[in-house]
Amino acid sequence: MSDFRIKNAAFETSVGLSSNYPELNGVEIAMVGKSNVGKSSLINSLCNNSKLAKTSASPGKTRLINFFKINGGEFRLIDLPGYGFAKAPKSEQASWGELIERYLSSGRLTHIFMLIDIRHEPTMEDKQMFKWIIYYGIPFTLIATKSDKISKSKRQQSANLCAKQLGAPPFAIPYSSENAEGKEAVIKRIGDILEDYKNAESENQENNNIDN
Ligand SMILES: Nc1nc2c(ncn2[C@@H]2O[C@H](COP(=O)(O)OP(=O)(O)OP(=O)(O)O)[C@@H](O)[C@H]2O)c(=O)[nH]1
Ligand SMILES: [Mg+2]
Repeated sequence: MSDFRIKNAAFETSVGLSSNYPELNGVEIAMVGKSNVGKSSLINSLCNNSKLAKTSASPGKTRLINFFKINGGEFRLIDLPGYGFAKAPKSEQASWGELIERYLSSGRLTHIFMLIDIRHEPTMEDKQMFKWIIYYGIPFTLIATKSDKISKSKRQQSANLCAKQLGAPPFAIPYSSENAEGKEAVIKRIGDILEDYKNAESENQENNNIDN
């Protein structure tokens, strides 16, 4: 779907441990990754709106699951709180785990963008997160953030090395929310995810028609 574009984006709702998800309405793509890796910035960069998701230089900014409605409801992007924020109280770290695991196991997610910092070896928590993604069988794409922080000639190689160290096939998209490197590739990925979803839906419809 080469003509796919993000035309508009709006905040929809926030969900914590005691609130309900909005009614499922098609494709949901969530950003996961450690605190401060650039999840909220990625959403803003993709949507051309620096104020859409709240970002901060200090980790632990996003505390709830935030749902964003894209292209008037064509699909949703989901901003999750980051893990590995050591300064958070233990009780909060535990509720983070519960919040995320409940969402990952909800069956709602079409796709996960897992973010890793291009400069660093993935942490134990990154590896645990990746295992959860595999355990729940959720399709994923790895995105290596803050690519502007390393030299251009090393970017693809470093991104791929991060993926390999995580235990994944050795490929990640280098991304910079500062200069939009990787944006075209991620937008194309979203277009493909939407197209696959539509194809699967119409196949299901055909199978239902045959069964009836
Ligand atoms: N240089 C550079 N800085 C970035 C990039 N992406 C994010 N940042 C910075 O990294 C910091 C954290 O970004 P956020 O988007 O708030 O990170 P987050 O993953 O949402 O963090 P939590 O909400 O705490 O989980 C901010 O100061 C951003 O400006 C990038 O691609 N390049
Ligand atoms: Mg955030």
